[in-house]
Amino acid sequence: MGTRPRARERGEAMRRVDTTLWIFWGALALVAGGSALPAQELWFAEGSSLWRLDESGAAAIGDLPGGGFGFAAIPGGGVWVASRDEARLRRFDATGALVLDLVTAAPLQGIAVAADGSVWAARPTLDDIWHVAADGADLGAAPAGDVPYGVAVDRDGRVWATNAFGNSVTRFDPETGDSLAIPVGFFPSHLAAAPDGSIWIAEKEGVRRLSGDGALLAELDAGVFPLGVAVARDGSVWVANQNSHDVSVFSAAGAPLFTIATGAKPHGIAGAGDGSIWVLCRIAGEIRRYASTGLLLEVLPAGYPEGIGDLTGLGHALAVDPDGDADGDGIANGTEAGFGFDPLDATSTPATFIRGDADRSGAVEISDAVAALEHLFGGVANDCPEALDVDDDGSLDLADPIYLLGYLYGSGPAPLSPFPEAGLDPLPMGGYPCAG
Ligand SMILES: [Ca+2]
Ligand SMILES: [Ca+2]
Ligand SMILES: [Ca+2]
Ligand SMILES: [Ca+2]
Repeated sequence: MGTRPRARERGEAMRRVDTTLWIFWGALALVAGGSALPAQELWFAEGSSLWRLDESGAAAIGDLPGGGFGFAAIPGGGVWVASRDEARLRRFDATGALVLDLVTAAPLQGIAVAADGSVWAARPTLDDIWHVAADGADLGAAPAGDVPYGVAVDRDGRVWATNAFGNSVTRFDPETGDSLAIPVGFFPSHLAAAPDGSIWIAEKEGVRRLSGDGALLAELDAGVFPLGVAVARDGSVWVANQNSHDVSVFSAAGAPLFTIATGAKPHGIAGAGDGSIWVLCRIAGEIRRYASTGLLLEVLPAGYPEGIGDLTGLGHALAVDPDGDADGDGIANGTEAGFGFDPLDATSTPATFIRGDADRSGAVEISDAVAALEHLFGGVANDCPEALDVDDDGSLDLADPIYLLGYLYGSGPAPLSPFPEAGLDPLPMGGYPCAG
């Protein structure tokens, strides 16, 4: 018998997690007396300046002669930027200081960082993808069809490039040198790799999802001229439609979810580590942040924000390097995203716990049943409500302390895993976050 919850139960559990997370973050913000924004960075270009948006706001922090087009944030700090008007590839550190300024053989379009820190860049006029080491060393190039625009690296280290004029994508394996051309729809522009290994492609007339093997999984309707593609922390896929001024949102499995209006000419789009999504609206001169539900969270003024690709590093953390630990908090990127925590922020991290140990003393005893009752009926805060859900049914109610008392004083079953040793929640989406 499987233990996987049915889809509806899982959906309800996720909504409960969302609600609990918002309550949690709200409480944290009140305690901290500060912003409700967890740590996050969004990189973009405005004119000939490099901008970074973080908890303290948006600021120009570097010069970007020729502007910026292709962006690839480096998890852990910094960003690569392909110039819009010059044949240049630049690398900046987390403070915005220029680290590398490479003159390239041809202008670049999309760029993407591989798990080893090297960069792949599309060169439309040379019909290839160029490979650059993290220190700027030239590692050569591979053919990529007819006018490559977008580049993505998947979880197996393979490099995908759209052939905008060839109506195909190229999948290149740097380890074997194998190259595969896969026919797609009209004018594929940009693309993104998903954590499940699938590839999402923006085409002039819609959106396409391919398996890692190149098989067609879905052809989907979107708005007018979809361009930017991003994966949110929950795995949903967000596509910016620059001519209908909206965003099409799809489930990780490829089902259409909803469409939301944005400011004029949405272009770059990126998931943030806290679960929200940023959209750069060029003509509107604004940057919008949406919750994963589609709720508009904030609108920030920006002159003409530009940049397409992984503007935050979340795409790299989840789809390219899920086993890595971008924020160094000891929990792998993919694991902590699955728990609903921020893989780019070390202060946001799921904790290990013993189920039933409501007061986190390290032992399960009568005081825990009391603490559970105080939380349920006395409104006493608890930083690990998952530990109180001793029957792990995704619900906190009187049945939990009764279950615990039954175990302590009767012949009732023991709390479910993790018990009696501390551990991570084995089914993170079926309950509550445990922090601290
Ligand atoms: Ca981590
Ligand atoms: Ca974290
Ligand atoms: Ca205890
Ligand atoms: Ca329960």
